[in-house]
Amino acid sequence: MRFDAITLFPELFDAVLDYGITRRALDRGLYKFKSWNPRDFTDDPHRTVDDRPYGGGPGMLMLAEPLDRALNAARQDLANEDLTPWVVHFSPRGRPLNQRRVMELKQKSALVLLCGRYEGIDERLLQKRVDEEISLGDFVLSGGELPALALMDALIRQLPGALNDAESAVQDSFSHGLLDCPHYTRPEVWQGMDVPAVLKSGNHAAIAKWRHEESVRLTAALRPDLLDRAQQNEN
Ligand code: 9WO
Repeated sequence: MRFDAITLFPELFDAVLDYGITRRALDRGLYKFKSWNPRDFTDDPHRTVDDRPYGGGPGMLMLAEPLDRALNAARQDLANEDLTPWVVHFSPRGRPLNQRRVMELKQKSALVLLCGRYEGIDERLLQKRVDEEISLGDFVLSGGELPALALMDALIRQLPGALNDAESAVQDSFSHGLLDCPHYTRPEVWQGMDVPAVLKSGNHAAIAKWRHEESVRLTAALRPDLLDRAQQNEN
């Protein structure tokens, strides 16, 4: 899979991709990443990427032209490898991201991640160049880079070979549409609190049953909306 980020702060991506599962997947050649800085696609001496909003108001907006040129450069680079990207912009007005959408987006061979800064992007650029807007939730950030990295992380861990066997087994929990069960490690008693006895029983059938029941109990208590959907999936 190929990821290209349009971003004023390319170093933010290194901060995540250099570590852990995402780093190992990159080393294994499971994905490629390139960043494109709109500032490199300006032609004025100040390398201007923002301007004031028509109609007034506080803050600055990202200019359409440097973003358009950066997108063209990414698209051309991808065309050289016979790839046509799906262009995603991150905004609270977008489609809420969930694991089902992650599994669908995994089928795309190339994603371009358009990361806004300041108060946002000239609407005409979004209208002309964006295929899909994605939201991680109803809150405001300082830029689209963290949502872009969250999506990348969710996708990369799904790529075949990204996880080792132990990590893959844990994966199954969310795919059933339930919350994960509680987990315990040593010591057996910590600050007067015990580990549930069944987990120390060695009875694997009883442990599996307990874990499933705890998943259902937690989901019903904390996220009943998920339980409704999980039941729909079973029928
Ligand atoms: C911010 C915003 C707030 C209310 C309604 C629509 C909105 N769009 C944006 C927006 O596109 N902001 C740009 C990206 C520029 C400013 C920082 N950005 C941003 C993205 N803030 N918050 C997000 C975001 C993205 C995905 N999920 C949650 C928040």
